[in-house]
Amino acid sequence: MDVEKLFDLNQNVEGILIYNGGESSNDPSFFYFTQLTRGLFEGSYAFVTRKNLKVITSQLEEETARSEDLDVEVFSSGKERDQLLKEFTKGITFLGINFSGLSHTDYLSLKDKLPDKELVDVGESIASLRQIKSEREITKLKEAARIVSKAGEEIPGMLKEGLTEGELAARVNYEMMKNGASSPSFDTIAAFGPDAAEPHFSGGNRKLKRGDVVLVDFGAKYERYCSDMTRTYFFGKPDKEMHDMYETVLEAQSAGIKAIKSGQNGKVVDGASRKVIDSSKFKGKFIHGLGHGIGLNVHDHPALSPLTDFYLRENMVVTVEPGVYIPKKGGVRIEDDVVVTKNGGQVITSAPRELQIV
Ligand SMILES: [Mn+2]
Repeated sequence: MDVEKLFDLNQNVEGILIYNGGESSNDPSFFYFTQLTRGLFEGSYAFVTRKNLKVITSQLEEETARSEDLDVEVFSSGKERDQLLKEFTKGITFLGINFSGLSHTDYLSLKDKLPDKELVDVGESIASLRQIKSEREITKLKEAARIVSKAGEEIPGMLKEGLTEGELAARVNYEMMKNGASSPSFDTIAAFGPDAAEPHFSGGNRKLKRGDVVLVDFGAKYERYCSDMTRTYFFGKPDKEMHDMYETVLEAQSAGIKAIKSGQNGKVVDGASRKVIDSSKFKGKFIHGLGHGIGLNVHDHPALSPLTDFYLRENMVVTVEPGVYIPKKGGVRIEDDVVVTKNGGQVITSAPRELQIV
């Protein structure tokens, strides 16, 4: 993590204060700077300068904070907290804040606590810093990818006539947590038959029956870092259209992965994949972007889309997930996580990709 660069990009900013609010306004950037792997840290602050990082937290989190090699300041009342904030930011006029990470109410309250500061939005600089992963972050992302892949390998064995979508999602979540995930990184999508035609299907209780396509989109969180993978299976032999759909999506995915390298425009990667689908009988049925960045958020940053000029750089981690959807019939999506390297991409999710009939 290049904190120096953050200050170089915001020359007048002398310190950055990141507030991690409650359940509804958590700021993952708090965990980006602190790399704290456990704990909630509600109502806590990270104070970042060129040379230092301080965690300002309540007694509730003291144990957890002190378990890592960090400079920790603990308050036992709101008054003490406000005192600490004043003390650490003393002499600073321009204080960097992540506007997109705190609620408007929290912003107003911060202004009230520190009336002599100019609060400057450094959110975009933090976001661009977060796009390039450090070695430590890549290790965590690879572990999250290993866990999701392990669970993926178990899915064919779970498919039984009468199993509901909800049951399958629960079993996938169980496998991920059994293998070391702290939680799923988002609500697992399990969609059978026509439900697979909805890219973001949720909350289904359809029962699995012979001839159904099974689409599962799931991710694991490991030390707060997310993986995101989709696999599509056939419960019984698919008809020709579904079979061709699968082979087309798989080919499109390979073309996308092949086009990844540092310096490449994400639009070009999307195009390489989209071309495969649009030159087949499934033309126009790939209705979303090819992929997004992953990290502390499952949708960490834009990456691969026909609408965005976004240049890939070494150590970004992105998903590649083409899909084809036919309303009322079904859909196929195949998604993997890829680390951008100098000359290509390293796929870090490993569950089998080839067509599987259960
Ligand atoms: Mn995804």
